[in-house]
Amino acid sequence: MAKKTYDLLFKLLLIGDSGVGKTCVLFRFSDDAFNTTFISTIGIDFKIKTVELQGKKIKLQIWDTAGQERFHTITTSYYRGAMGIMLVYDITNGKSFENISKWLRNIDEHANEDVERMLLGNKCDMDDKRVVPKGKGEQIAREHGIRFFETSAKANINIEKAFLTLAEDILRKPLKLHIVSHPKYLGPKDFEGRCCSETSL
Ligand SMILES: Nc1nc2c(ncn2[C@@H]2O[C@H](COP(=O)(O)OP(=O)(O)OP(=O)(O)O)[C@@H](O)[C@H]2O)c(=O)[nH]1
Ligand SMILES: *[C@@H]1O[C@H](CO)[C@@H](O)[C@H](O)[C@H]1NC(C)=O
Ligand SMILES: [Mg+2]
Repeated sequence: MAKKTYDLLFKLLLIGDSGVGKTCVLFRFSDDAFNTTFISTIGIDFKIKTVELQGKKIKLQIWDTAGQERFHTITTSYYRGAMGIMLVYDITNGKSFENISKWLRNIDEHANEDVERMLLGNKCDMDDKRVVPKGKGEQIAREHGIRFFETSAKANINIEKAFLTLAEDILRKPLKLHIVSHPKYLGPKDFEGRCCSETSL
């Protein structure tokens, strides 16, 4: 039998306008690297990173969506399976901030009701080009009861902190999510049937 390499599997999703830096945020977290050339994501992509929290090995499967409108149908089909969603805007792009309400509506329409959400204001290394004050990000996050960080994929600011905080918030949630995210969990039948406690999985 294959050696068990993790205790829990968390599925995360990155959404937000094209060009805000979703792919770079993920690349910084997964590979600790940054690329200045803009290669717009086609459809959907993902990266894996395993972290350790509270003595548990947690495999993060992180889905990176294309922000372009023409991929809307394919990207929204991935919302349902997400336990955590990072909504990203660019502090140097006012339009990407205005569009947050649109992305929050997408979450309401397509994601699980108990999905853990987080707002990121990316490119905070470019303070000279800032058009969205930090307070405006904090305010909209407060209004929706979600966490907020300003990040920089380029300067490596708050990237790891954001992912680990999101994973911790999911870990704190009721047991149901954790059973479903267990490597041995096979499907809804398992959840309703004999395997109802975490220890029996
Ligand atoms: N200065 C700075 N530039 C960044 C940062 N993050 C991303 N960029 C740049 O912004 C551009 C777009 O980054 P991507 O990560 O490809 O954007 P995206 O959100 O994935 O875009 P789509 O895939 O089209 O949805 C690239 O040229 C990056 O180099 C950052 O933190 N600071
Ligand atoms: C904001 O959303 C609109 C409507 O989906 C889209 O046309 C526009 O390109 C978005 N803004 C940015 C900066 O991507
Ligand atoms: Mg991308």
